Amino acid sequence: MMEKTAKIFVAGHRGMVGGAVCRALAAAGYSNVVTRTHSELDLLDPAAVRTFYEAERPDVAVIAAARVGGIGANSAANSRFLYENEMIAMNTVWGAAEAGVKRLLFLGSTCIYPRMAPQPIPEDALLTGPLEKTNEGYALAKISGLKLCEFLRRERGLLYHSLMPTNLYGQGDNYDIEHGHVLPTLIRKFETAKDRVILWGTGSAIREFLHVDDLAAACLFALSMDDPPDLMNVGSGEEVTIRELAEAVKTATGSTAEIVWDSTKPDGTPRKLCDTSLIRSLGWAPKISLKEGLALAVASYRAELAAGTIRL
Ligand code: GFB
Repeated sequence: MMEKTAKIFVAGHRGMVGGAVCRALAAAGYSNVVTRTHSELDLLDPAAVRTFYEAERPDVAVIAAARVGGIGANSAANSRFLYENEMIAMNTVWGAAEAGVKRLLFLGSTCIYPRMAPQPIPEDALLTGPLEKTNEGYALAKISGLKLCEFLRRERGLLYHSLMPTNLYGQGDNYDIEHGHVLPTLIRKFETAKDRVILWGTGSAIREFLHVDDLAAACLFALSMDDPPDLMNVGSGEEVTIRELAEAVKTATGSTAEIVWDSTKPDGTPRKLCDTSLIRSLGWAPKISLKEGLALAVASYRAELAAGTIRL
């Protein structure tokens, strides 16, 4: 169990996940949270990260910083997704170990699993087959990060462990049409559509979506455990085809636009449902259904747009 006075470094606090983790920590009474903006600390610079850890000496680090994006961004720039995410993972995890940080939670993604993994995907499917090509760079970097945590835990007795969330959405999402993930992109497309919206692929791919506040609760849950598993999946268990998601977003936004599919764009991995029996057996469960979450996400989009804080 973490002390309420523990000094907790949240890397990536301006992102959707880091922001949700900071809100959850504050709500749970953790007031000693340390953050750095990108301009204050470049996580790609190993020396800067080491200097930061040595100056701050946090008790706990939560690594929510990453270059993230949807299928368009990943497939166009696998090299950048590999390089930046590898550097962030190595610098934040290795730097923490070198500075004596005793506990660290590393966040990845279920795209670490093989493209044709058994569904729902159990944690032990890791490294059993080839990865999905559209996000191979991102996946390789995240696999390195979680393995570094595992090795450090085994070799140095540090309590470094990882969570692999499924596709996330919610407050503070990125609504960039070309680079965003499917759910926020669809919200923006339907919110701004006149007569029709053009969606990518065939709509047949199947995805599982988890509200970011449910992930933040899972992070606090994992951090409360004295002996957490090295790796745990975090998902909602609720699967939809992209076609069903499109209809649900259309309803949630109140749009009447016609949906047109651009099948020259990739579908990506055919199905990606993670097996969450491990984390559920230990006591965590999601609370926000996709229907409720979509209503919250549309409200967030409108509020962020009105406030001028939206990431487009
Ligand atoms: O969230 P997304 O971009 O990425 O979802 P992945 C892609 C699925 O939604 C594909 C379809 O089947 C697309 O064909 N889609 C339909 C659209 N219309 C759109 C649209 O307007 N925009 C987008 N983006 N997709 C990501 C990985 O994979 O998942 C990351 O690239 C990460 O590395 C993340 O793991 C969680 O689910 O395929």
